[in-house]
Amino acid sequence: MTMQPPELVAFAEQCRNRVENALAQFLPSSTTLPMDLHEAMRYAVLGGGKRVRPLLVYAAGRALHADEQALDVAASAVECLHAYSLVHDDLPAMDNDDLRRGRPTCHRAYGEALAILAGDALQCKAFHLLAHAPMGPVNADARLEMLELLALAAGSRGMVGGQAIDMAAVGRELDIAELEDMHIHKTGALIRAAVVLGALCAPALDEGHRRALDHYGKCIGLAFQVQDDILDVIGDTQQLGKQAGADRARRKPTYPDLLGLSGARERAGELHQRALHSLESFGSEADPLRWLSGYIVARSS
Ligand code: GRG
Repeated sequence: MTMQPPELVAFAEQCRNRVENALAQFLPSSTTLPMDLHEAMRYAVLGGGKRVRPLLVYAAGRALHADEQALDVAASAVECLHAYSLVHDDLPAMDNDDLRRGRPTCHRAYGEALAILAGDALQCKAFHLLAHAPMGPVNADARLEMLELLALAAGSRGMVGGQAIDMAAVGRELDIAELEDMHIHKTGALIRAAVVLGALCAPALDEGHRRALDHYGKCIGLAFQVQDDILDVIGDTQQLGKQAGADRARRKPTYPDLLGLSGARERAGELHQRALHSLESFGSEADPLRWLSGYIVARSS
């Protein structure tokens, strides 16, 4: 039976609670030495955020009846990696932002040096969790695959590479293929990895399901960024929890620049449809994934 919107909202709420409890336990307490570093790490991770990547881990895992304890670990790992990228992206040497998740950025609250270290340590924490934290029936081969997947998605051929392309693109005119290539790496790679990490928590993942979910992740990873660019134009700073209009102010190329606002909306809708199409072999167990795809292109923050 198809899941109804209230059930899906409850699913999201329950997953957010799960990952936030898991993160609060996995991260060293702020009374553990070095206390200021651990406090900065907790500030960066536990201070809000939509938790889209953890939700995708849970939704993909549940579509395949994965172990819940394993999903908590994978969801926490991907969120630690994401939080590190936000801390470093906000630094003066990168975007030099003051506001993140509705409050001062990590370097504004703790100073630049400690923010760099907090980001570094969060990245290590992500890999340590996948290597070490209890994951129920998940075996060593599956853990190794997760480690490899996250490393590739986060590194120079994934998110960090995308950030380098982004830096080189400031003030330049990109065509749509170059813009998509940048976002597939910068934002898309980690979102795509989140979906596959959830799938890898399932006991026996068949190749067809893996390919379908990977394709779903690829489509919504890009759709997420198209919507991010749209929100940069139409969103408001308070609701976004970060500075609206920042990309334009920095002369960063965006989808609305290249396609116009309605063209960008059309592109997001098309990616959403492609994501739904890749889930055709699944029944109602994939409804949370379908709903998340819709949420990603309709979100206002
Ligand atoms: C500097 C190592 C390094 C990487 C930077 C992904 C990235 C690469 C930087 C993130 C900064 C950014 C604004 C990217 C554009 C889209 C995006 C990923 C926004 C933030 O993600 P959300 O909206 O944030 O999921 P919340 O706060 O909800 O978790």
